[in-house]
Amino acid sequence: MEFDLLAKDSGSKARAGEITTAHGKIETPIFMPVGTIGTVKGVHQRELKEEINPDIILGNTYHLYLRPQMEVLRKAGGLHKFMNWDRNILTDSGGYQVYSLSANRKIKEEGVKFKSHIDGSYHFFTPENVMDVQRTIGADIIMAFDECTPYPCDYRYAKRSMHMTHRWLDRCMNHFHNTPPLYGYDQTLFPIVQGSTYKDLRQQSAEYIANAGAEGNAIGGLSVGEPAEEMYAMTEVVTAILPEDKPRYLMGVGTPINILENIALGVDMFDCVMPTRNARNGMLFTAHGTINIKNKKWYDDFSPIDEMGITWVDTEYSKAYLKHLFSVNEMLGKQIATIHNLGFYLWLTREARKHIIAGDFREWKDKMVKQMDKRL
Ligand code: PRF
Repeated sequence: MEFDLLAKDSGSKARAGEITTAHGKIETPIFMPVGTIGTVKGVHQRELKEEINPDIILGNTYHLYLRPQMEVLRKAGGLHKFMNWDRNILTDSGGYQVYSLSANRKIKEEGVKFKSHIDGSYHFFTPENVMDVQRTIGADIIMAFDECTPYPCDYRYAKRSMHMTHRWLDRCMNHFHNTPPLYGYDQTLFPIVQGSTYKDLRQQSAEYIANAGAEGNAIGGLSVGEPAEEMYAMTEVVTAILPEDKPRYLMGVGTPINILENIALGVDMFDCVMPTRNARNGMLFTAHGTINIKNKKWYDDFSPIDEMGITWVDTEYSKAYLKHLFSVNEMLGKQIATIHNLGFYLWLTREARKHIIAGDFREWKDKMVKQMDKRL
């Protein structure tokens, strides 16, 4: 993997760059649509590629390991081939889904024992076998196995957990470098900074992760319920320490406003279920604020969904029609809303990139944050 830093904003710490892997280029800042279980929910590959057009999407080790399971993915020749996606894929390690989804998980030094949320069967994830699973899935960027602490989290627990995440990182890196890729192209491993909302722990963790010398680095443990200001404060501490010449990925963030604020603090990559999950509940993000399309007020509004939107659904369908689809619970409504929201998130990070390169990111960001902070 290569990373070229192309431009830096003068009014903030925002950067524009380009990552290159075996599956092509990723222009940063980037929002990566979440395709948890081998599909960006409700979106055909044709619309994903031609309308939303992301350079990279996300998959989840935890979900893919449980279904369709590794035998199928190995026989398919990896996830790219299985889902017919020839651009980049990043997989999360399961070090988050295990904590948020499975019941009865037991965290020990050796690894995490957990109960499947699908059929109640027991499984054991270790830093080593999570590397094996991510080799089998074949994502271009894979994540270290970590513990994402909850919020709030007492200092002693956060500190102990952070040190365990660091030891797990060493085991991940050892194992990763001692196993070959399965499908003829290189993969790269990103370590994850933890440390809850404690500045000194975040500094320590960022230093440890920076010293690991990976090709890119991630920030975990944020956007877990803490106030936005606390998240920004932690991002700022960490990006000041992580190497400038490597991409930085803030995991599971966030709202359009969170994304712009974190870009301003030097983050390059984002993922979040918000645009897809909220779309299925009728919430649309736009440059002028959010829309709850289920609201009565839209029932006779025949204007396009989003006149400024970049996808074809934005102008092809009206708000009144989309409200109707949600009222009668037709699946097309969820699909249209998903395409719109992903189109908007990708537009937003592309636009941020343009403004970083043009040198007026800060002014544009401040204007957008005000504009988007409304309910229409
Ligand atoms: N760790 C991992 N995945 C994650 C997180 C984390 O801390 C988060 C936190 N917002 C989202 N996804 N492995």
